[in-house]
Amino acid sequence: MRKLLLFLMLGITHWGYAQKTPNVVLIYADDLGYGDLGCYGATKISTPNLEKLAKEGIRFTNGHSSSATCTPSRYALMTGEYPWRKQGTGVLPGDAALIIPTNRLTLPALFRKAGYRTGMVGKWHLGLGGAVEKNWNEDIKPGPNETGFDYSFIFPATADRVPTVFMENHRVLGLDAADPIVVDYNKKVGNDPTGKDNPELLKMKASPNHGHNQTIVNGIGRIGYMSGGTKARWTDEEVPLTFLQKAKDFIQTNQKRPFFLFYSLTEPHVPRMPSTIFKGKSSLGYRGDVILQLDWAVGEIRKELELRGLSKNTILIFTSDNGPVLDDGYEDEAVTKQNGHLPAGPLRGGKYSAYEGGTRVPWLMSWPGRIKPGVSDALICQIDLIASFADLLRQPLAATDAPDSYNLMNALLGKTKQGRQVLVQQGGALSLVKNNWKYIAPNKDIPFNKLTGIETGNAEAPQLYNLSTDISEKNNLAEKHPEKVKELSGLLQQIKTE
Ligand code: NG6
Ligand code: CA
Repeated sequence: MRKLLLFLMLGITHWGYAQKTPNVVLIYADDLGYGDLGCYGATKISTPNLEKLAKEGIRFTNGHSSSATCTPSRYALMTGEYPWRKQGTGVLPGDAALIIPTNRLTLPALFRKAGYRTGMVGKWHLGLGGAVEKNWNEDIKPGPNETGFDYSFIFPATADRVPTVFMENHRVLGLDAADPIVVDYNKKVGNDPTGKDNPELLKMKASPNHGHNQTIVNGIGRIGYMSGGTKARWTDEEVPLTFLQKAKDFIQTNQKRPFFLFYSLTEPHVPRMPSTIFKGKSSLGYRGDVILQLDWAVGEIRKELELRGLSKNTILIFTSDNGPVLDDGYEDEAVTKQNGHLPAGPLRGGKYSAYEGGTRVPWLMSWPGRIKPGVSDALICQIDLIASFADLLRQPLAATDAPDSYNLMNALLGKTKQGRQVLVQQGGALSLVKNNWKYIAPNKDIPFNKLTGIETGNAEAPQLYNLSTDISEKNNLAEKHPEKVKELSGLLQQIKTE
């Protein structure tokens, strides 16, 4: 009898999942800061679609990317492994080889094991192929399709890095045998003008001393050299619209089965080049305009889910790969039209920084009927998605899978406000957060980057902040609490050597 009861109970909980195997759409912004959205306190910009999402789901106030730049954050999100454990996970050039080992369990591979169709649309930036040298005019493997995605529509690296082309699965779109693509990050190839030699051809100037002065594509100087592929080159104003359409197509194609969609936006990363309908719409220059555009795209995805009758049974996650930056190398008025807007809100630092502005990012999560709307201060990190979804999908993890990922599904679903006890954050320096105490390891690099105008968090002495009373990391308590410094630095050392 007891056995029967147990069987029935298990059956019911299982049935709860089986009947409702939810689709999962992960929307990942690029360089969007903690203070960039109305629901996180922005007053100079209005982001109604994200506002609505925040009201209908959980708004996390202590959600983190693993790192303060893109490639390592994405590596952590995909693998559940701290990126600083692995060499070569820093910001990658556009011709880099794939850095995710193809035998590693990844977030999309986990969904695939659970019977999902998996799709990746948008910015990739984790490398492609087995080596730097590759022929862009042929199939390129391994890439997203070898690391868990059934379908991919991507651009290889960042919007400011060549090649400025789209790829569908293994192939660049719009290839032309008579005009082959050549990419080089060391020397100029072909005859395309460069920002360095022909600045008069630029429609958006590069900031002095920043770089972004190599091959010019669409009047914008890029990082890296490229020739050929004239028909394959994207139009900057159309990039987000193209990704949006491909994301919608993926939803439509897979509406009858559970799917996982990783929709990885390019906004508000540089070069910020809004679509015509968004140009000048905000009062904050192009950076504000592309944030409006990003908000609109979130609304469009939600409409698509609604249209297909999928809204109720879809988990929507919205977050960002690292904190914000105003001047990231182009004169696009982000600084001159800042207009009092604080992209990191109350946080110190921003992109590249060990301070909270580097990794504490917007994080919204909704699942109608299953997630009760609210606000949560649980400490969560994108590295935890893999172990958390392994739990929801009832997929066992091997000991070597996702080694740094914690199962925080209960926190993600709002059933508890207990998140991680301990998190290692990566700016230039590593930090360790435990129970709202934050220790930043000493680091000899520059404390302030003049080009980006960002405090890096580097200091030769240890730093200790009490985030529960000092979210802006103003008071370094290291000298006052040497025992805390010792405890947290010891713990960081221990985790590093695990
Ligand atoms: C930097 C670029 C910056 C941006 C960043 C990567 C310069 C001076 N700066 O090297 O513009 O592309 O790399 O951003 O070239 S991320 O969000 O993909 O990490
Ligand atoms: Ca980024």
